[in-house]
Amino acid sequence: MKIVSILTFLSMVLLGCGSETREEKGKLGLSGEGKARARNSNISRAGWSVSTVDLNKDDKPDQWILSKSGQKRIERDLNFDGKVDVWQYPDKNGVIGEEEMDLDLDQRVDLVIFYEKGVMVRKELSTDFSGLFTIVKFYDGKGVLLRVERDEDGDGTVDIWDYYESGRAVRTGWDTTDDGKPDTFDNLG
Ligand SMILES: [Ca+2]
Ligand SMILES: [Ca+2]
Ligand SMILES: [Ca+2]
Ligand SMILES: [Ca+2]
Repeated sequence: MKIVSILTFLSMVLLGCGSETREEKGKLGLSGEGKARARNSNISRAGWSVSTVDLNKDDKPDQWILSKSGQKRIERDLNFDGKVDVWQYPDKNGVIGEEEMDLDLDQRVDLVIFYEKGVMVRKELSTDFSGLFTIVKFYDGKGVLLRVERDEDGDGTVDIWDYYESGRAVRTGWDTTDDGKPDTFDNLG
């Protein structure tokens, strides 16, 4: 699988489906946490027992299953270049609760997807691949987009809220008073 196909796969993921429970507030989902997402420096396999899988039969591992005292992590190399692009965190039943992806293949996470009971509920995206997560998307239990929160100036607080109904944008809110809450609204259509 070449880069083209990984991008196709990832754009499918981006367009893909998910419920929303998070309370509306000024802070983006990943602020604070976002800094810890640069996986090249802080994901070590030391202390984990690792088993490998070779999915494309080129005699090189492309999937790693790590376990340590009841914890599990799955690492995947989707484009078979030897470097991990996707980190998955299953619960004790094997259901993925969180998935991290490196979209531009620089070993830094750009997209995090959160699942509840196997259904996607939230996506957090670093649009400039800097590791700074400026867009958070919320979904209902069926994969329909409910709301997008955007941090336009990259200071870690939301500036623009886009509200959706039946997957269609119906309202936009802005924070003009800098208190982390929308105060000015524009109804669309
Ligand atoms: Ca392989
Ligand atoms: Ca790779
Ligand atoms: Ca990246
Ligand atoms: Ca902001």
